[in-house]
Amino acid sequence: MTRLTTEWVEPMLTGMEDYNRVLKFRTGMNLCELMKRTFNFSCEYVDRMKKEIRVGVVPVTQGEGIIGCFSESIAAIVGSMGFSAEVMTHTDVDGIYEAYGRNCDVLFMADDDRYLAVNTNRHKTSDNNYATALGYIKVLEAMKEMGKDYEKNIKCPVLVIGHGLVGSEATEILDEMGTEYYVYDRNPEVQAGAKHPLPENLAIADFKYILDFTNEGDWLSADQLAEDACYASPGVPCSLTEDARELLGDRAVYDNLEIGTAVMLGEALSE
Ligand code: 2YJ
Repeated sequence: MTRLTTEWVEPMLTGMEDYNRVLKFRTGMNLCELMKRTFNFSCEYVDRMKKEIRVGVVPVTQGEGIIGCFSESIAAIVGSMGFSAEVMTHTDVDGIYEAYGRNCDVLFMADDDRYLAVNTNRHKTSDNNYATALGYIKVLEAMKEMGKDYEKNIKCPVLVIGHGLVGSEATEILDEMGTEYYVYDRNPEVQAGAKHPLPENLAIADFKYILDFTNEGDWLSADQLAEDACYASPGVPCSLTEDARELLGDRAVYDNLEIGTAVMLGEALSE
């Protein structure tokens, strides 16, 4: 599991407006709209939650300790969705105590193994691995709809690259949705263990729609991709080489924390 770094999250402190603008251009939705679509929330419900809910982020020192700007970046993401979010001045259990004292309704916190949102009013949690998988599936779905050839391609199978923690959450969700997909994993045993392993006669370049859940940087180049590929990936660091980013342009969505966090908030607020 990749440990995030300050360098990766710090840009969120000032960059969320730009982030939301680019996401909207590429998918038709900003983060708040993505949350709404994912959980079928009504406008009224979201507006009410924005007024009623206080989000508290608790820094956690356990294990490898605090990542500079991590808690602040979560507050910036949630804030960009129109919710009020505050970072606790205390850490760990003392921070949870502080959050309850401040009447926070939803708590966000992460140690080295798990990044979690907890809705203290509803006995409800959201795990980042599941939320990230779901969020990126919704993002790819929206990108499909944005394509002019939507009708023709909506049934194209999706290629899922990487069948680790997040990739296997994604294939479970795709199974539930009845979406056709194949799994490519560079570990042949992991690939063979998936429900729909990529057949030998197919390669990444044969797929128009790609969900990439790997976490190694700079390995996926333009010559491995179909010319009209649509690509969505939460993998940090980003798999795409410079020429792949150029080829994909606005047909690519990738980030370090934002989509997973937005969907965690939605899941914490869902029934
Ligand atoms: O509070 C802090 O600043 C730190 N305890 C944050 C730790 C963040 N955790 C990670 O980056 C882990 N790799 C877990 C992330 C899970 C994402 N699926």
